[in-house]
Amino acid sequence: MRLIMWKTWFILTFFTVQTSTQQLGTGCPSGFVKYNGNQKCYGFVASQTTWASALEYCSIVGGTLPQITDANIQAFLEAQISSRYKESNYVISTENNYHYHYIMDNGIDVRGQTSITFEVMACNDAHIALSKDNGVDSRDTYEIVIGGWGDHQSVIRDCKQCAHMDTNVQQQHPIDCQNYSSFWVSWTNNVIKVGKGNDVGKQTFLTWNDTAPHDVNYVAFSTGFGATGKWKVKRGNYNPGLFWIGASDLASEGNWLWLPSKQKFSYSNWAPTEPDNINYYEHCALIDLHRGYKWSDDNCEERRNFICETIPNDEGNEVIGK
Ligand SMILES: [Ca+2]
Ligand SMILES: [Ca+2]
Repeated sequence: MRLIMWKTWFILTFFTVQTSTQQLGTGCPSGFVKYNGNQKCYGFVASQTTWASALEYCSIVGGTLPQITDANIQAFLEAQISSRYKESNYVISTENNYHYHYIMDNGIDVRGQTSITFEVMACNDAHIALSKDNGVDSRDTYEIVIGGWGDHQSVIRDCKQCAHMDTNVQQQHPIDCQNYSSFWVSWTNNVIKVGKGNDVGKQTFLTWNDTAPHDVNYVAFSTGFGATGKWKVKRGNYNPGLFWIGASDLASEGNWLWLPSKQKFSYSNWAPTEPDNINYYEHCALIDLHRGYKWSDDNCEERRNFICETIPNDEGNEVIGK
């Protein structure tokens, strides 16, 4: 905490703002886009870093993290992220040894989501773990088996290798050695559901209502019991699709300010239940692509995408500072 504050204030106070190569015509840095509403330039960075490092990066191109002071700026940023965001299939291979691969390790973040769709090719025993903690399948994990017992039975379990909370023996061969099969898994209001196809909520074949539920923040895949697997999941070009913005309550809990200007909020766009300051450790704000571009507070030391805001160079038609 002390270190974060020191780092943050060091950057805010001492980092010299430099102007780099400008984009012809707009006065914006290369790759940035100008918003005519407030005459500022915005850049959308796909790489991931901490809030303080993001601010430092923005200062190198002569700017800061964005100050979103009205709904029009918010709408502009949403449209820009939306137009840049693309999803493509990402393939994860699992071996024949019943070891879970957490898809967060491949940049696929399901936090804030309530379902996932995927395709799997395996002869039998496609295992899906829905866990509270990243990389931890030993506790607070729902385990789903599709095509277990020689591709004859699918189940939901309350933990790894626990008793079956729901069982389906109707689908004799739900998965295939040679072809991908599509499935969805959802976790909404303490109900775990599994279905065929890409339409969440349709062709359900497993359902369990957990009366002692835990959060689902991380998803993992495994095969084993004689089978290897290939899993296709959608991955966006922005991962995790969370963008640091220039708001923080580091200096005083709950008092959100735009930094470095120290301006108070005249506008906010928090997601429902946010800011929630989870574990008393969330002091930096971000835009969450997966929650309708609304804002959340997050741990400043997490690595996120970010947006930079700069003031255009007045002599916008010239390339300067080479
Ligand atoms: Ca906080
Ligand atoms: Ca939060």
